Amino acid sequence: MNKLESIGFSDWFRSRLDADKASDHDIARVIAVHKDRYSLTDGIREAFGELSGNLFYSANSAIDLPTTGDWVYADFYDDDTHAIIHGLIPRKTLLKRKTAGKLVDFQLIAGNIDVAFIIQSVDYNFNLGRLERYLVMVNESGITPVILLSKCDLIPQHEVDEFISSISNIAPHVLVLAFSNLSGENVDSIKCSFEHGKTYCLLGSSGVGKTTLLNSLLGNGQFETQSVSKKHSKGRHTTTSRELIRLENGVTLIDTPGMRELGNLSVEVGIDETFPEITEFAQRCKFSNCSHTSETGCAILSAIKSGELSEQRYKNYIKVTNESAFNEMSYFEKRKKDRALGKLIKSTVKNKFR
Ligand SMILES: Nc1nc2c(ncn2[C@@H]2O[C@H](COP(=O)(O)OP(=O)(O)OP(=O)(O)O)[C@@H](O)[C@H]2O)c(=O)[nH]1
Ligand SMILES: [Mg+2]
Ligand SMILES: [Zn+2]
Repeated sequence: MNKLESIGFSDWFRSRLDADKASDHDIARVIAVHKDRYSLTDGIREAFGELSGNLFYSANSAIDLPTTGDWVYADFYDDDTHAIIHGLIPRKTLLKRKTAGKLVDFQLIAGNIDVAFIIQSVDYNFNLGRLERYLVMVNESGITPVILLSKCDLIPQHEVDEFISSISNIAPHVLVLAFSNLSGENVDSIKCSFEHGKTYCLLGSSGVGKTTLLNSLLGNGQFETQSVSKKHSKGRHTTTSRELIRLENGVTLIDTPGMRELGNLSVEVGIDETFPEITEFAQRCKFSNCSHTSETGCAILSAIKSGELSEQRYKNYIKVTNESAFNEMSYFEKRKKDRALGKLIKSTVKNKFR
């Protein structure tokens, strides 16, 4: 296996190379996208990459710029610690998601993914509506979806089976696998499913155990993970950028930060459906904007005191409503970012025609 094949290069890409560019430049893969630069590797060297002026100015939209997983033409310099990216090699697939901005109506998630693992955990994260939206996104991109149910150690097997059959109803042709990072159940099956030279990615809400799975697959604790409760107090995702990691056999895997916003639309509905008894009590609170945490006349708090409501259910409810508040925050933050990029593109276009 040559160095490029060890990170997923194949005849598919080789047959699409531009002969001139291929003789002028090296070939490398984008392994991460940072705020102002890229990380690249050719299987041996690893360097920080920047776009050539030509590539940047000829880009008409975000789609023309590299994203994690992309193959590019690059020139290494400075003892191979830095590189200039001169162009994109045609993509096999492009995973992108719609965003709310006007100028930038989608965000690139990753390039050249063959198989996407859509992960939901079997606790309050499980949501068929959200799963459907992930499936739409993945199918639209021509990527093979595999659905993974994580944390199956948390519930008995017959409940896991019920989850699996409810998924099979909405996605009869998609492989569904339940696993646990804790007990190790089915982690080997996931490992065995990897095919030589293919690129995989992990998708799913923050906290479902994507990075923990990556660590299980690698057999070490190389990448940072964090408990869900800690995450909320910090108000950010543990994994903050998309990163391509090399497994054995030319298999590569891209870990992504949780994509909460995909679940946004149904969050309110989901909460009512998930906690019907709590929503019912909420209607009897003295104040209509009651946060059910400290107010006098809170029907939920008094129901817990009198034993009519389970305290555990209440804790889960608070956790999920906090999460949905966070959803909205990250949504607006993202809009802000999209607007900033929109402005950048606008001013670039302006300068170009001046
Ligand atoms: N019970 C149980 N807990 C798990 C399992 N896998 C992960 N966790 C826990 O879930 C929490 C979140 O895990 P992460 O791997 O950081 O989640 P993530 O999906 O990478 O989250 P982001 O990086 O924020 O998108 C951690 O506390 C893990 O220990 C599992 O199989 N069972
Ligand atoms: Mg993570
Ligand atoms: Zn209340």
